[in-house]
Amino acid sequence: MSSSSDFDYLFKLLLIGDSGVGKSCLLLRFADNTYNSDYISTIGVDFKIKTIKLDNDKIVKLQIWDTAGQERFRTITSSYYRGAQGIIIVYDVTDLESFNNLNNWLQEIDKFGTNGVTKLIVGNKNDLTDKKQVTLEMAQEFAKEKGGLTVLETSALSSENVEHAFLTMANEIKDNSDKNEQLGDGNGQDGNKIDLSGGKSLTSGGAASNCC
Ligand SMILES: Nc1nc2c(ncn2[C@@H]2O[C@H](COP(=O)(O)OP(=O)(O)OP(=O)(O)O)[C@@H](O)[C@H]2O)c(=O)[nH]1
Ligand SMILES: [Mg+2]
Repeated sequence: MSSSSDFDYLFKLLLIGDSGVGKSCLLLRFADNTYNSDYISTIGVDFKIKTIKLDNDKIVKLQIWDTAGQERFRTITSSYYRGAQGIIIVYDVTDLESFNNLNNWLQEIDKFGTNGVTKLIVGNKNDLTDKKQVTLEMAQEFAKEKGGLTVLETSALSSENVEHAFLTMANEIKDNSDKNEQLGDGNGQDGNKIDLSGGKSLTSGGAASNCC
């Protein structure tokens, strides 16, 4: 049940990245504070909802879409880019290929996402220190080349930085939206507008079942 005053903004986020990097586990950790080491690959898309508080004390309802990394779902998953204000691109710090594929994921965002969508790069499984193949420096160098994106290393297993990653994304969306307003951004891309209505309840509630 949501009344007309239970949140100030509604942000839609999308999780993308190679299959097996831990997108569903990150969402499960963030939304439900649980972890499951059994690997259940996501079929198509799932979503969960979580309400958080921004640095400016505003309440944000996050509607977080978790996409399947497998190639065969690409047509379905790409149709979810358009409505997202923020996209979290996840790689696995123990899997160099998932890091090298970040370029492909950024191209997908260029193709299917809204202009100026807020992006965040997340290197997951940072608890596996012995198996680490991608250093934070490598990721930061890459993120700098791509226009100064933020990079965070997380672990869905240990919870390291998980909440921080989603909060960082939400605050960056708000900051970018403020900047666009100041610039009088009239590019006609209404998919990137923030829902400031504060009162609208979401059409579908609850959590998805097939997570992680
Ligand atoms: N050690 C460790 N393992 C993790 C972590 N996050 C996820 N895993 C494991 O990685 C496997 C894949 O995790 P998922 O979250 O299902 O991966 P996904 O990115 O959602 O994969 P798709 O749904 O196929 O795109 C699971 O077996 C998890 O237990 C982590 O932070 N640390
Ligand atoms: Mg998944």
